[in-house]
Amino acid sequence: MQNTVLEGTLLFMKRTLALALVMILSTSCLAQQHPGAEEFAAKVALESDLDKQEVLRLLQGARFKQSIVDAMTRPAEGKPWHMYRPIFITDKRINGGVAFWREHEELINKAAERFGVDPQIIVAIIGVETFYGRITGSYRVLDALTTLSFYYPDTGNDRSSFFSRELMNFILLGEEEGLPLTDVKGSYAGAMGLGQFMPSSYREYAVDLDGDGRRDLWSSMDDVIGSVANYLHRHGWQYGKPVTFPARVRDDANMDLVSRRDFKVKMTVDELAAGGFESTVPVSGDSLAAVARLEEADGMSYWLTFKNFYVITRYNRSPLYAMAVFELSEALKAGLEG
Ligand SMILES: [Ca+2]
Repeated sequence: MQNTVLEGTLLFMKRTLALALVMILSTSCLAQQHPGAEEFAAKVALESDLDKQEVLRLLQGARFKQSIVDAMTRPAEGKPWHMYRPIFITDKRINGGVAFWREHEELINKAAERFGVDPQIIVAIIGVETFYGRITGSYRVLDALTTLSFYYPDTGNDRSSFFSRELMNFILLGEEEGLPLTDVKGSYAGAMGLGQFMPSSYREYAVDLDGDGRRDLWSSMDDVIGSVANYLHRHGWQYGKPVTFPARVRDDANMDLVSRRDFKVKMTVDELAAGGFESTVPVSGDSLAAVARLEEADGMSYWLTFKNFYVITRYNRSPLYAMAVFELSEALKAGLEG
């Protein structure tokens, strides 16, 4: 009996000690500076009205998140097309998009006309990014950008300097738009609002379409829709022009013509046809295009991609992303008309 009580007391003391130790460690982690924070804060101080100490204080409140590192090491874009496509091309996302389009039709038409962007693409981007605003991200953007700036995972492609610039833009954006930097939520990569704008894009391309003096990409549908349209417009969207057509591939096709990362259009449709990739849809021979290859369940499919496809890849570099936006946009258009 005595022994059991004593053991119980000892166990309790051990646990208390362990808990205290964890608390001390986590407190010291919080107060600890992130590696490279000093240098970063000095840089922000040079480019803004903020002083270095203010930036350091802000960063001291930022938390490293292992879940963000984990998400970065397994992006959806690593999947083959036939596994990526079903994430986005679903009845639920198509019907949700048609409903969203009907609800905001006047606004969408206004933005489409003003910025010269096809309306179905605006809706499809918002659909792929956030399911029409249902999933705008639950990470604190400050934590996301701090984690990816100072603790970028070893994936063989170090993007920490990109995220460091985004962290700086986030701080400047906070100044400009009066955003509460410690509260703003977004994706694990720090993308914000219904159109998932990174801070630099927010600063550069977001528009105040409702004219209330703020660019609000969360609760002003005018600003959200206008900003997505402006983003596409500023990257060169061509109204009413094709995005992509399926290609017929000859046996002797030159596979070096297939684009891998960059879908800039550099060759004419005629030149690509001579190289073995012919359009299955009639299109002017002097139109500029590139070739995309997608992994289907039963082999590869090939596509002639035009300037508008390239513009969609300015939103997200992956050809899978651009194809998902395109397919969804076509389904939405058919759904609205049908
Ligand atoms: Ca506004």
